[in-house]
Amino acid sequence: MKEQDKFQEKIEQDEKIEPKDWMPDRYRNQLIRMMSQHAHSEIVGMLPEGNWITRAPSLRRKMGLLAKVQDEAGHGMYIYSNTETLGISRQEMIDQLLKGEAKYSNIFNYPTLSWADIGMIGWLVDGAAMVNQTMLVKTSYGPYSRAMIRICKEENFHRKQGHEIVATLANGIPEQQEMVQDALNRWWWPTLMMFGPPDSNSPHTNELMQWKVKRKSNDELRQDFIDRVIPEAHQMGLKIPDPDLIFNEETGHWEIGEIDWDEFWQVIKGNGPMNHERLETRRKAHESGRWVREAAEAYAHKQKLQQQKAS
Ligand code: FAQ
Repeated sequence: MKEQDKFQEKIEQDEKIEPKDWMPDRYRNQLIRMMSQHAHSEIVGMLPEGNWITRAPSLRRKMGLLAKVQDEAGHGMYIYSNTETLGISRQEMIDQLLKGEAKYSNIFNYPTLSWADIGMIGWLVDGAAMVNQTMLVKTSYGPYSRAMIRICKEENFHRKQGHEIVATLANGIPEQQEMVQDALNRWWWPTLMMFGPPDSNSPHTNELMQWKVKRKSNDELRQDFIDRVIPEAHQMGLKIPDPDLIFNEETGHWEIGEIDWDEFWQVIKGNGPMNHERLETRRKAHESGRWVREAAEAYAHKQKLQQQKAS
C-alpha cells in the first residue's frame, strides 16, 4: 500500500498519526502553523495577566494568579516541544515570533485595565480556549492530542478561578459591579473572535477537518461557547453587550449580533491596541534571559565532556 493511502486509512479509522509516520508535507506544515501559533499564544498570553500579579487584591488571589501564569508558561513549553516532533526547532519558532512573522491569538492584544479583567480572562478567555481545546483532544496528530488532555485539565481550573473572581465582583458593591460589567463589555466581542473567522471566510477549516485535525468548525465552536456562557453571565446578573442577542426557542440556541470582523483582521495583522507592546516585552524578556540559556548550554556541554571522559 502506498504511504499516502496508509496515511489516509489511518485518518479514516480514527487512528493517531505519530511523529515517525509518513505524512503529507501539507499536513505537517498545517500542524506546524497551528501548533506554533498556539504555543506563542500561551507565551504572549502570560503578559496581560502577569501585569496584575503585584496588584492582586489579596494573598489568595495573588497565589492563584501566579500559579495560573506559570501554568500558561508550561503549556507554551509543552506545545513547543510537541511542535518540534514535526521537524521545526523551538529556536526557529521563537525567532518567527520575535521578528513579528508569526501569529498568536488576537485576544492577547487587548489591555487589562482593572482587576475585573483578570476574572474575565479566566472565565471568558480560558472558557473559550477550553471549548476549542476539548475538541483538539480528538485531533488526529497524536502528540498534540495527548498534550491537550493535560492542558484542558489545567484550563478548566483557570476557568473556575476566573468565574469565582467575576461572581465575587458581580455580587459586590455597586462600584465592583460596574467594574466587572465594564470588563465584560470590553472582552465579550474579542473573545468571540478567538474561534477564528466565520466558516465562510476561513481558508484552513475545510482541509483541517478533512484530516480530522479540527473536529468542529470555527462557527460550531463559537456557538457551543455562546450557548454555555450566556446563561452563566445571566446567572451572575451580568448583561451581554449585544443589543441583537436573542434566544431562539425553536433551535434552542442563542443568536448573537454581527461580529466586527474588520477589527479582528486589523488586530491579527499587528494593528491591535497592544500588539507592539506585547512583542517588545517578549523581545526584552528573551534578551534578558540570554545569559541563562548560555549558562545552561555551557553546563550541558561540560557534563557531556565529563561523561565522554568517564566512558
Ligand atoms: N487569533 O482559516 P482559519 C489560550 C488566523 S490559547 C489570531 O480559521 P484555522 C490559552 C489563522 O491563523 C488560544 N489569528 O485558521 C490561554 C489564519 O491565518 P494564517 C490559542 C487567528 O487554523 C488562556 C487566518 O486567521 N489557541 O487562549 C485567530 O483553521 C488565557 C484564517 O483562519 C489556539 O491556537 C485568532 N483567534 O483556525 C493562555 C488553538 N483565528 O495562519 C493565557 C489551536 C484565526 O493563515 C491566558 N488553533 N486566525 O496566517 C486553532 O484551533 C485554530 O488554528 C484557530 C484558527 C481556531 C485559532
